[in-house]
Amino acid sequence: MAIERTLSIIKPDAVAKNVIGQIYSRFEGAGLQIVAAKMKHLSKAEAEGFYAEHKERGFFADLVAFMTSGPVIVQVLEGEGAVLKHRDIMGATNPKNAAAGTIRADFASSIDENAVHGSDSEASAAREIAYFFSATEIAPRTR
Ligand code: RTP
Ligand code: MG
Repeated sequence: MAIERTLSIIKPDAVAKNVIGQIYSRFEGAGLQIVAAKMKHLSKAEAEGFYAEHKERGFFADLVAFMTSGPVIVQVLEGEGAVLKHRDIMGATNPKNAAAGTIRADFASSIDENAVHGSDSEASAAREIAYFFSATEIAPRTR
């Protein structure tokens, strides 16, 4: 399988729950390597731009309010089939539907406050990585 990169966000609820390290362990356990990372408190404009594909949806204002409610950790994950692998370990958008052992099953409390974001395709990943990181902020892999 091809080596890919994907964009991951640990959302404000999970940062507030102090489970950043536990979520990073899930990435590493799945064979995904963190090749860039930063903590950020998103502005309204940054959150609106990031989720622009959802701007006509009824939940958009609530989503932007939540994503700007506290700091997030944004990272680039690299590994074999990283986009789908990351989505698999995140679990379903609504934690009520998330498979046992997934990040959302274990750390998310609702569909609105669901702990993590992950790019949903290689095209989204390319756009989302460039949204947060310049090329020089992404480290070469060590293995
Ligand atoms: P994400 O983009 O954050 O990784 O989540 P996702 O792909 O699993 O879900 P998506 O459809 O892209 O929705 C983005 C975020 O909007 C919130 N949402 N709320 N109330 C609702 O019906 C609803 N639907 C989506 C969720 O927080 C979701 O993660
Ligand atoms: Mg999405």
